Parts: sequence; structure tokens; C-alpha cells
Amino acid sequence: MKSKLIDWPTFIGALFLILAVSIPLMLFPDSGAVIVDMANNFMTEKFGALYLLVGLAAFFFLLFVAFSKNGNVKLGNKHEKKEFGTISWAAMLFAAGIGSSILYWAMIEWAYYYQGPPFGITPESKEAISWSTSYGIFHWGPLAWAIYTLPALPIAYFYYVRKTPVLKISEAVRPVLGNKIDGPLGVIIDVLFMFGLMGGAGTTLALGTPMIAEGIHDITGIPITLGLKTIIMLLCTTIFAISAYSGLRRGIKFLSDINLWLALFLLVFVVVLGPTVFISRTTFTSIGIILDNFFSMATWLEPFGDLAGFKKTGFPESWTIFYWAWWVVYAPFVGLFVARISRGRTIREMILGTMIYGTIGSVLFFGILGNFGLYLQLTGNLDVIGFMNEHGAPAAIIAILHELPLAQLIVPIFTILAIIFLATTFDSSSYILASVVQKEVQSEPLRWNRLFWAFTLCLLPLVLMFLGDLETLQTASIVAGFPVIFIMLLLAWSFIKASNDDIRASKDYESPVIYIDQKNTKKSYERYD
Ligand code: NM2
Repeated sequence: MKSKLIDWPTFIGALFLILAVSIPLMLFPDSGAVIVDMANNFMTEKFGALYLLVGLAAFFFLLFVAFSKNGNVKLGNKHEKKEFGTISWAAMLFAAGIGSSILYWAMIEWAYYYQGPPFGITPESKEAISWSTSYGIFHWGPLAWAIYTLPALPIAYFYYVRKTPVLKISEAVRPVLGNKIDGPLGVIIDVLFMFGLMGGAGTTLALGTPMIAEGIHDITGIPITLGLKTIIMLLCTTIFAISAYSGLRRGIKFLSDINLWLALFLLVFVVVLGPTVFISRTTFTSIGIILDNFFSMATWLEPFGDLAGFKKTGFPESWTIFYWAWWVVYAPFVGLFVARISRGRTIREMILGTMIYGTIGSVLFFGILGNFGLYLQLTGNLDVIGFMNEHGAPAAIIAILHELPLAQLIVPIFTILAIIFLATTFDSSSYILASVVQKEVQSEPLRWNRLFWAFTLCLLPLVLMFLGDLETLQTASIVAGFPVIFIMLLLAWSFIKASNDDIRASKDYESPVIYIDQKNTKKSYERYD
């Protein structure tokens, strides 16, 4: 019986938690928004240091693992080839982990920093401009990608090395929590992860939908109404539901490949036909600024903000902390996904690949798209900031694109790319949500199950949009991310514990690629049972 494959407590638990949060928000949108706001402020102000610590800790932990013996371990059998070539692998990784938000923020993040810079710098000064081109890259840079990679370690390890056919977060913490994860504790861990991912997805949809609506409005002249936004959400859901339904190799890989080519086209177009020299010089300089200030950027919490009459900017709460929370909620999902596509690679390849390709991708988007907008601002061709303050960020994004040659072509391409970027994040999310509510995943989770989560991911933001507005959802990641921080800790610990045990027992301890024979893992595995 197929329904026996479903892990009903997790399935129902996740659904229940989502409804328990959404229904009150739907019924009382105004007080709901106030409460969400309070919860956000509470989390970011009281636990800011904890969120920032996650970024730094994940980064150093991964570097340590990559260059230790643990990094030599091969994910899979001894002579197994890589399941996906490196380009497809990097494209899928980027397409899954990054959604339409990169188009949104790469285009416009600088404009916020320009007006509201960190470190007490005068807004709109030359210094503020330098920071404005660097901070976006930092928020999508190596620390952020490290947050994404960490959960992939234990998950890939248990799936391909110990060959446990379960794609679940709870399974990946078995070495630390032992049998307890077979009871309610395991269900709680999986449900909290699913809840986090849905919060992150809510943030993504809440930002992506207005931008896509603006693009469609620009192309067709259809006014931006609730109806248009609803159609957009439904259209995106249909695309990603079909993709998730067709599975990993056909649907998800196919969309990721188109995504890659379209994105490359857009980037090359802007670099070549835009201010090439300005873009390259500014991007290069930003990398230097980030390297020079890496630790200050990673730890700045504005501790004297409102003391001694200083003016608090709220920059850390609105940006770095919010961002880390947003990466955290997506991280176990990206981990599950990266793990799933990394068969045949070593742990080191997986870690360095994710951090390096991921960061390069972010640098390209922010460097090219962001600096193009900045160029328009500085040369006076378009007052992006004035426009944004008056008409909002999505309209400013489209206005920037209009400054390119062949804008009639570029706006549709940008809009389609945004839809595909959204779809490639959501198809893999529903694929993973479906995997987590199954007791076992041999090759792919059940089809109806994938479809179910595809629609659930979109349904709630849709209803919330009708009743309130999307703004409440934009910061959903912060609250939903809090419990996930602790799950991240368990994941790291669990990986080290299990892989150290196995490596010690392995015959090719000294070789550059360590293949772990499952027979040797048995003993250590049994200890946890
Ligand atoms: N992250 C990368 O909306 C999206 O692009 C999905 C967002 C966590 C900031 C991920």
C-alpha cells in the first residue's frame, strides 16, 4: 500500500502547524500583523548575536571539514561516477537555492544602503555608496552559502555513505539523538524544518509576486490588481507543480538548465550593452571592501545604537540578521537537495563547490545588475532612489531595465526569468517537503505527495494576500528560522560524530579519497540503535 509510505504524524503535524499560524492571521489580519512585527523585533533584537554567529560558525566549520580527512570521504560507492556533471550540478544548486529574490535584491538592494548605510556613515555620501555596492554581495556571499551547505553534510552522508534511504532532517541527527528521533522528537524536528521552509517560501513569494506583476503590467498594460497577483501566483504554482510532478531529472533539471541560460543571457546583455567598465571596476572594488571588512560586516550589531544619544539605524536587524534567518530557513532544504544531487562527489567537492559557485553566482548578479542601477543614479540618467521612494521597489526595478537598449525584449526576459527562478526554488521545495513526510524515499517521493506540497506552498500565501497584504509575510523567515538554528547545530555535530567514527574504522584512512565500506559503518551505526 502506497499510503503506508507516508509518515502521517509528520505530514499532519506540519499541516496543523501551518494552519494554526495562518488561520488566525487570516481571521485577524491587523492584529496578526502587529503580533508578527512584535515577534520579529523580539527575535532580532534579543537574539541578533545568535543569528550572526550561525553565519560565522558555519563558514569556519565547513572550511575545517573540507580540509580535514572528513572532506576526503566519497559520497557513494567506490567507483561510482558523479551523477550530474559539474555545470548541471552548479546550475541546479543555484536554481534550487536561489529564487526570484536574487533578481529583486541584486537590482535594488544598493539603493536601500545608499540611503541608510551601516556603521554610522552619512547617507548618500561617497562612503555610503561604496558600502552600498558591497553589502549586497556580502549578504549573498560565502557566509550565506556556508549556511546553505552545512546541512548537506550529514544528509548526504547518511543517504549515500551509510545508505539510509530516508531523506529527512531527523534522520540526519540520529547519531546525536539516537533512538529518540523515532518518537515525537523526530517528528518535531521535521515539522519545525517544514514550517521554517514554508516561512522562507512565504518571504520569497511576497517579494517575487509584486515584481513579476510589475513586469507583466509593463509588458501588457494590465493594471496591477489583486486579481493579477492571484493569477501570477497560480501560474507559477502550476509551472512548478508540473516540474515537481515530472521529477528530478526531467522537470527540475530541465527548468534549471533554461534558468541558467536565460540568466547568463541577461547578465551578459547588461555587462556588454551597459557600462562595462564601471560595472567591472565597481564589482572588483567591492570584493576588496568585503575582504577588508569581512569580520566587521559579519559581526556588526550596532550595540550602542540608542545609548548616549546616538541614533539607531536598525541596519543589522533589517538586513544581516534578517538575511541570515532567511538563509537558515532554506538551509536544511537546500542541504537535502544538494545532498540528493551530489552522488559520486567527495564531501570536499560538495562543500567547496557550493560555497565557490554559489558566491560567484551572487557576485555576478549583484555586481552586474546592481551596479548598472547605481551607474544610472550617479550619472543622473535615472533617479532610481527618488523613483523607488515614490513608486516602490518593484516599479524601480522595471524602470532600471527600461534604461537598457531593447527594453521591450529585456523586460519580458527578466519577467520570465523571475518566474522560472521562483519555479525552480518551489519545485525543489515541494519535492523535499514530500520526501520529508515519507518514511522512505527509494528514488523519488510519491507523485501525489509532491503535488500536494506544491499547492500547499502557494495556497497559504495566496489566502493571506487576499485577507491582508503580502508585507506581513516578507519577514516570515525570521520567526520561522529560530528553531532551525538549533537544528543546524545538531546537524553539524551529528556529521562530525558519525564521519569520525567511520573514518577511523575505514581501511583507506590515508588515501586522498576515502571510500567508506558500509560493512564498517554497521558497528558504529548499531551503537545508536
Ligand atoms: N535566500 C537565498 O527567494 C529566494 O530567492 C530564495 C533566498 C535565502 C536569500 C532564497
